[in-house]
Amino acid sequence: MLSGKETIVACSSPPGRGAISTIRLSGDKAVSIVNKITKNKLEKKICVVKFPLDDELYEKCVLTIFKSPNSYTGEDLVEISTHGNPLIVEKVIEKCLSLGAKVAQPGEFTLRAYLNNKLSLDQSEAVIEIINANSKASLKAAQNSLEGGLKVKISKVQEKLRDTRVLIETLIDFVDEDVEIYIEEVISKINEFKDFYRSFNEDMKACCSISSDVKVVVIGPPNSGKSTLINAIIGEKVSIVDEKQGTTRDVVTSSCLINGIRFVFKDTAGIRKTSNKIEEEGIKLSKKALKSADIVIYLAEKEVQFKKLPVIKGKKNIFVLNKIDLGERDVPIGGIAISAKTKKNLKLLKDALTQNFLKLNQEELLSVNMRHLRLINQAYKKVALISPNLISSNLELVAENLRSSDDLLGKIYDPISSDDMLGKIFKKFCIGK
Ligand SMILES: Nc1nc2c(ncn2[C@@H]2O[C@H](COP(=O)(O)OP(=O)(O)OP(=O)(O)O)[C@@H](O)[C@H]2O)c(=O)[nH]1
Ligand SMILES: [Mg+2]
Repeated sequence: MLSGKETIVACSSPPGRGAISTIRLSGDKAVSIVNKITKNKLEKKICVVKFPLDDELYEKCVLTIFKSPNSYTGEDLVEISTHGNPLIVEKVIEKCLSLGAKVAQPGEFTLRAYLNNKLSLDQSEAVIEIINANSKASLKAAQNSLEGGLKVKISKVQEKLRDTRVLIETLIDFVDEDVEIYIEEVISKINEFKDFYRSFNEDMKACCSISSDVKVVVIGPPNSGKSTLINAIIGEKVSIVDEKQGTTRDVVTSSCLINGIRFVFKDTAGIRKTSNKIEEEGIKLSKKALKSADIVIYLAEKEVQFKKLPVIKGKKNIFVLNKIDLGERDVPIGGIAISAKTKKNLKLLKDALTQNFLKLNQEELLSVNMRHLRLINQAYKKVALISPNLISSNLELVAENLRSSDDLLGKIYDPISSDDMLGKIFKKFCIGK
């Protein structure tokens, strides 16, 4: 869909009955269409009019008129507020259509805002995130992004990245000149940048999880207490618990808020070798669920059982020993010992789940989607490839990796041209002679 010049109309409030419904009309003809319908020459920004629905019916509406460019879409825009009745809404839209308006496609008002430079692409994405947010943290993240927070964050990274590129490219281009740059300085500058980028990458991953709800998958052998644990965290019985092994077969999904962040838990079938076809199917689903997890809780009764579980590296994995009410257990390093039944140490586990997210303060929460995260990750991989060895042996390759990284981030915002880069080099080092 690429938005054209037509004037578009749609109901912008939720469907159904309510106190008020709002219909939006946007485009060059928006004001003239309502003028014709109401047989008025509307001058005021807000006015109450009798809006004819058909020959016999009128609706008293409030019209709010926003003149271009001071509107959501950047075009002339009229908001028509009616009583919240779907029949009235339908009639108002019909009237507008009969005078030349077109039905708006989903998202078309925001698309026009983007095309008219009222919103950037990520700000447009943040609008839908605000509508979909279902936790305080994801709402705050979407609001920060709508205010341009992601752009500010990415710009800071680009600034550092470009400073580093300036150093490397100067060393390559002007190695015969009297430029006071040494390899040690480059190594330390790159290391500093790598550390900075690693922590930025982690923060963006955390923001991405918050934006789309943090997915936690609980995996373990049968009977280790996975369902009991999830019921305890959620605070109600969402999964069947039984002393019989192999009780849970399907993946059972439930969600709750912990410290203002929404977590979605997936209870899974216990992992073991089995000849039972249905149970086997359930175990396949468990392994599939594992791949989509932001955090995996591996739950077992004995430490040795962890070795038999499919552990995916690179995820946030939490190893938890259950049933400590039945006696002390050896806890793996970095692991947690709990009793799902008595809820002992449940708070420790909840803290472990939230710790990555809570270290971000409210202003750092950003709405990061998969498109952003993929580019940030790819850019990170290029930077991670740069070792001190590579710096000493092949500066061209180092420069190439940094350039690729810059290009990838530039797909989110603000690509830099080679002329701009050259300008930066000359400006910084005053090599003009
Ligand atoms: N004593 C004690 N028993 C527990 C604890 N957690 C779970 N149980 C018991 O262990 C048994 C199995 O619990 P479930 O929660 O069904 O275990 P599961 O891991 O979901 O089992 P599957 O669905 O078969 O894979 C039940 O009898 C629970 O009451 C605990 O912390 N302490
Ligand atoms: Mg279960």
